Amino acid sequence: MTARNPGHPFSLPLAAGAAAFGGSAAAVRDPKNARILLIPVPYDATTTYLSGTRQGPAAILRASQQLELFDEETGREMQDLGIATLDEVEVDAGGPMAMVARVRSLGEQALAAGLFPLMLGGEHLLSLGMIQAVAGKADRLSILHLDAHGDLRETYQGTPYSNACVMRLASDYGSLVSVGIRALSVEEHRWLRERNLPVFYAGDIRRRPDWQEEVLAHLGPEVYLTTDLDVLDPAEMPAVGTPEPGGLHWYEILDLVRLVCQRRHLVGADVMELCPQPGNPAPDFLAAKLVFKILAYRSAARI
Ligand SMILES: [Mn+2]
Repeated sequence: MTARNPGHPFSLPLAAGAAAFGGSAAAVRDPKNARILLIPVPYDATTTYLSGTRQGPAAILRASQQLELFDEETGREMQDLGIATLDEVEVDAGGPMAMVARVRSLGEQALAAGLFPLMLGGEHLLSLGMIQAVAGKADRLSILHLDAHGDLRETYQGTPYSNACVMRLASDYGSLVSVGIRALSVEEHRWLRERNLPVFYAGDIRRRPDWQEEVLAHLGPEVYLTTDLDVLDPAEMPAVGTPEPGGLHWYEILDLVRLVCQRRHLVGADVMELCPQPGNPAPDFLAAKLVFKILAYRSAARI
């Protein structure tokens, strides 16, 4: 049985049904029945190349309202998952770390109410706040990091509070397993080797048929999944700020996420860095469907 809301008053402002993930057909009518909290955070202050990920959460929600409610693979229907969607989180003028603190607080409130938190981004730095929130509750947290980039710099453009540094900061809160990497600096490469951290480079894993099982072997019992959408190949996911050739494919990602949901406890997740392209809705739909797949796999694994 899925953990239910243990009766904590749940007072965060929810998006109205028509604006929620999946629209009014899928959103919980009574917050007391929620098991999942989607947290849309329209923020992109430190993005290094193309900005626009602040439009990402709204685009994901819009596309989600056109998705089929049934997932044929798991037999799950969206309206049975208990999805509540928070109103878009307001931007804090105090800067990136004030936003990270705001995200952490929302993540902690979701967890305290017994809800599975999934953030829609927005820039990847925000993942730090969610990872801090779940790390406070988790037993030996593993951080499964899907990304084209290492995001492991000590500082970038004069600050450690940047997209380019987020996983370095997050590594204080759990053991990091990075997948899909194909762009990093020599310092990031050295830092990974010194710590002997597992990295699954995009160019390497396509020669290893069971790489998803290899990733799984590095994950502890409780896993946070952080997804920078640029982990996907830009042919499938062009709507990102810093595209890199040679990315992972849709079904490769699904195979990994399904396996993790079946064999580990997924305690939180995010889907970040959608930078919508006017006139090309396909990436918005990919991101929305990835969210649904994560939730359906997790739900199917926990019955
Ligand atoms: Mn990236």
